[in-house]
Amino acid sequence: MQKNREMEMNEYIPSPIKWVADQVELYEGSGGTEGTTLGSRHGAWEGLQVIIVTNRGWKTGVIRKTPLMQVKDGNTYILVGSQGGDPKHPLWYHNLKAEPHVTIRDGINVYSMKVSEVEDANERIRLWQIAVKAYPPYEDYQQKTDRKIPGFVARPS
Ligand code: F42
Repeated sequence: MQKNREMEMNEYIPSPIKWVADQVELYEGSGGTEGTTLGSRHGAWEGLQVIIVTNRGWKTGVIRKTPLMQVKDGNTYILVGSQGGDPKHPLWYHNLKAEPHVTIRDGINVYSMKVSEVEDANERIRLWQIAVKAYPPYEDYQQKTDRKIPGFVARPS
């Protein structure tokens, strides 16, 4: 019984969004040598580097994998919950609030990291500028929504 429970907990459930699940499969399946950029469906931004955040679902306990833009500030990563400017935070936001220990794959490198939400107003402004420089559409996504787009800093743990 215990064994079954452990197996369930180690189950990876892919994103229900096909192009997202496909990117994770190619990126992870190649050990970080393929599928590492946004890709042609994103026009002018296609060459920008993407990272894969692996964490657990806070309700289900299963493994989730989320591609995000690579935004770096020194040896930390900034994770931006833009969700294309949707009115609601992405579900991974709630997962990371509940369980901040994640793994980040950036190309062939994999790091154990701990995330914390950016709360300080000045730090938020500083990091937002870095994020928009790395991926300008974040600015448009913020214009599209009333919610304040959340950001996490991921530090080596
Ligand atoms: N999204 C961003 O927000 N920012 C980015 O910089 C970004 C870049 C990016 C680059 C490439 C790419 O392929 C995708 C990119 N995305 C980016 C999209 C991102 O990868 C996610 O697809 C998007 O943010 C949506 O995340 P989501 O967590 O809301 O995904 C939903 C669709 C999802 O996967 N739902 C699953 C499901 O089965 O419904 C999982 C749900 C889940 O996490 N459940 C939790 C659990 O316990 O298992 C409970 C959650 C709760 O609170 O109910």
